Amino acid sequence: KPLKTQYMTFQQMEWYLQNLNDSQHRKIDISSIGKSHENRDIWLVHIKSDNASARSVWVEGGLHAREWISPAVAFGLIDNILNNEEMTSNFDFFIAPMVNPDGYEYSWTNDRMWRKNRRDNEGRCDGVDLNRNWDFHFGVGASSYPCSETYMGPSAFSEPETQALRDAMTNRKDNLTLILSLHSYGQDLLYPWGWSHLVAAPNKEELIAAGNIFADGAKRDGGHTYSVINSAGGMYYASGATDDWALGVLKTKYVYTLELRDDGKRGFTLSTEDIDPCLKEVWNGLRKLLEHIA
Ligand code: 0X9
Ligand code: ZN
Repeated sequence: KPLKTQYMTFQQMEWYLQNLNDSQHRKIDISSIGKSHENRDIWLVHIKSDNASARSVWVEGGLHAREWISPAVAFGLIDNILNNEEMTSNFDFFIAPMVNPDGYEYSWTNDRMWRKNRRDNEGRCDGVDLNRNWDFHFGVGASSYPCSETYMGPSAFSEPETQALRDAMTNRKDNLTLILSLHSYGQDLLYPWGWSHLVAAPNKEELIAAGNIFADGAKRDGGHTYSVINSAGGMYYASGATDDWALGVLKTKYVYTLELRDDGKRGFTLSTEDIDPCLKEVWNGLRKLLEHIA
């Protein structure tokens, strides 16, 4: 069981998914929702509910390449949901554990601190920040310089990875009730908007209340403290992110970006020893949050 004690390469992730597909085919559907620039698949794992009126939870991991704890937790959640059947009595789960496979591979082979995807910008610098490329207040708080770590890309949805996610999410939007975007680091649960702190999300109060339920759950049994904060006010302005688009365009009720461990000691190069406890606190928080939503 390497899953909770080490980070997987993209190749290992594909082997893992293949194995899941073979052993759990009654409970799950695994499909490719599109291809990256370098032709890698973007996999979506659907863990099926048999309740016809179940609502859907969307979890995305690995948008930023160097944030390795994000896909590790996404894979752990898949495993936990499959081992706790009551989870699917009210919810369908759609988990895309590795949505930036090119960037992730590059962070293993070339540059551990790589963040963006691997678009060839036909200049000195490669890559688009996939969390600045979504078409909701596109370009307000993002860079138009290809060498920037937060380069938004030539146009909204210019990237195959964001297009694939947009389409897969749009197809399921009527049932979606919660969207969780897994990032690191900081131990914060961020709620929209991220493009401006002067405008409040329409359901801000409920996002905070539900967010605190998540944080209370996460802290149980020795879990770390997660702060529920506004993206733009508590962190920094950033537009064109997945979360703002999900709330603003899809109008999903509960939308968060979860900044996982740690609080800065190791940052992106988090020890493998943190994988299991981090998964545990996210799991405890998510269970409480879903009880509340149900
Ligand atoms: O800047 C980001 O994309 C996220 N932080 S990270 O350190 N993982 O890069 C935060 C995004 C928060 N959401 C919005 N600003 N909309
Ligand atoms: Zn990130």
